[in-house]
Amino acid sequence: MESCLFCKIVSGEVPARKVYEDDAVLAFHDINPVAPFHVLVVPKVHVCGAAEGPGGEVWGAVMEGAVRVAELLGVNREGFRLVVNSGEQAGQTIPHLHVHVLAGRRFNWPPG
Ligand code: D5M
Repeated sequence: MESCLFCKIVSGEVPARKVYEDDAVLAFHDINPVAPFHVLVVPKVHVCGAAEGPGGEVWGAVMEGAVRVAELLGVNREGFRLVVNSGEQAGQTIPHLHVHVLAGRRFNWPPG
């Protein structure tokens, strides 16, 4: 999708600090980190978000990518949090599906 920021990052039009890439997903550091480790995993195909019903193939790819990122960051044993914000009320600001991989500190529950 031409106007989508994350599609532009996937295509290389907008730079990002890449962490991991495979055929289906790209992972890059969040520009506004809220934890010592904060990486976004996005599908290479444009999907607006979770509410669109991305399907098992896309979900599988982004979630497997997120766990792979945790391994690459070396935080898979100490713990990490995966977050998907869906819709305005949940705090989604970029309408391209993304999983936040957060790690490096203790997280509260319930989240704010
Ligand atoms: O998360 C959207 C996230 O996207 C938010 O944490 C900031 C991040 N962001 C915005 N622009 C960029 C660029 N250019 N590079 C990397 N990260 C970016 P949401 O769940 O939609 O609130």
